[in-house]
Amino acid sequence: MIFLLYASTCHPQIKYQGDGKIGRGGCHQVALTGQVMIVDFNDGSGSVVSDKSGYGNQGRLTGATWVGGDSAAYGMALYFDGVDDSVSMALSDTLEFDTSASFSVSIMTYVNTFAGSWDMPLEKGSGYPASGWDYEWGATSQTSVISDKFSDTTVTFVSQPVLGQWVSGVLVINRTTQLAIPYFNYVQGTARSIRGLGSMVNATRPLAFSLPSYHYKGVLDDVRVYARALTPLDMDNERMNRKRHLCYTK
Ligand SMILES: [Ca+2]
Repeated sequence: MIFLLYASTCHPQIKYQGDGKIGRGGCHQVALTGQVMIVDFNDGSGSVVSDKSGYGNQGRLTGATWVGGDSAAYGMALYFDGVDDSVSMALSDTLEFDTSASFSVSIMTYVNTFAGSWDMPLEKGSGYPASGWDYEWGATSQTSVISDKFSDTTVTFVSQPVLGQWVSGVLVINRTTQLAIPYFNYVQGTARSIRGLGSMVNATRPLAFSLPSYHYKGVLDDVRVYARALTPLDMDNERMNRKRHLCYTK
């Protein structure tokens, strides 16, 4: 009976292998702690983008298009046209990080062409003299800029943008080691020192997908914010969770 219930909800013999193929395996998910925003876009319709973390960091979309099937990474996702589509999330203390607060941000994107040089699938302030953090996913390179009110630090995921495939970008801000670490497709890139970096709190700038001044052109899926620094082990679990997630959504 237990087996039948498991089989009916999980299809345990189906497993995504990361190379576009389906193989055999399980669906067990490893719970990652500290998630303060989980936006999987599986709402699939309407103008509200919900948050599954329990912290109520929901948002409202303007013009972006719900997509599913092979156009989404998992379940449903949102396509932004690079012209006037955007999502603005609610202002929330749980998305503000001061000088003592480590945090991590994880996104998945699919880009075919660019809107410009600094397309931003995600932005929460950033850019001197503002404070905050972003993803700059345009024609120049794929980077994050993290800022206090005095300076910018650029963290590079890849110097040549990767087109025509799903990619994962995880930004880790570790206030203990004083490093900003990019992970591109779960592989650690070059860390930058954030020694002396001030607070990134920006209580007037909501988290946005496809910032109106730097529109993003492409699909966005599975955005997560963690109120802690993810470790290399967490990164392995995030990668495996996403593969196993396809047991449920494809
Ligand atoms: Ca999704």
